[in-house]
Amino acid sequence: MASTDPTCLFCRIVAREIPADVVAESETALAFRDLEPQAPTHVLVVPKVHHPNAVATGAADPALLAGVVALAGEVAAGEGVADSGYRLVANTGKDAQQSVDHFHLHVLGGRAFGWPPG
Ligand code: DGP
Repeated sequence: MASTDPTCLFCRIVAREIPADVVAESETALAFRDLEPQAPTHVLVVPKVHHPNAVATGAADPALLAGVVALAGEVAAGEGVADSGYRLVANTGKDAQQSVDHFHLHVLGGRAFGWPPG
């Protein structure tokens, strides 16, 4: 069952208990600037309820996952990076260095990126 976790950093940002630079919002998702930006545009898009990662979100509620992706697209357009290109990243688990256990999509843009990622 979808819920919030009072010990989760991003649940607390969604609840406005911890301040964040919010750039966009929908009924089900929130977008705010990353505290440690890795590109001129670096925004995190999260579901308003707690799921640990993208796959768990999609398994529990496909429309919610779609809503997070849709808001990421709106952020990219609003930041002016939609035409030049941008990266959507969902770090998942230890080897990917996921550090916050609440699904978040990184929207990175405003510069060219290398591949493969480090
Ligand atoms: P990840 O490594 O994929 O779990 O990314 C977590 C991101 O969250 C990381 O880029 C830094 C960011 N972050 C950590 N704490 C805060 C915070 O308190 N506020 C904001 N806005 N971002 C945070």
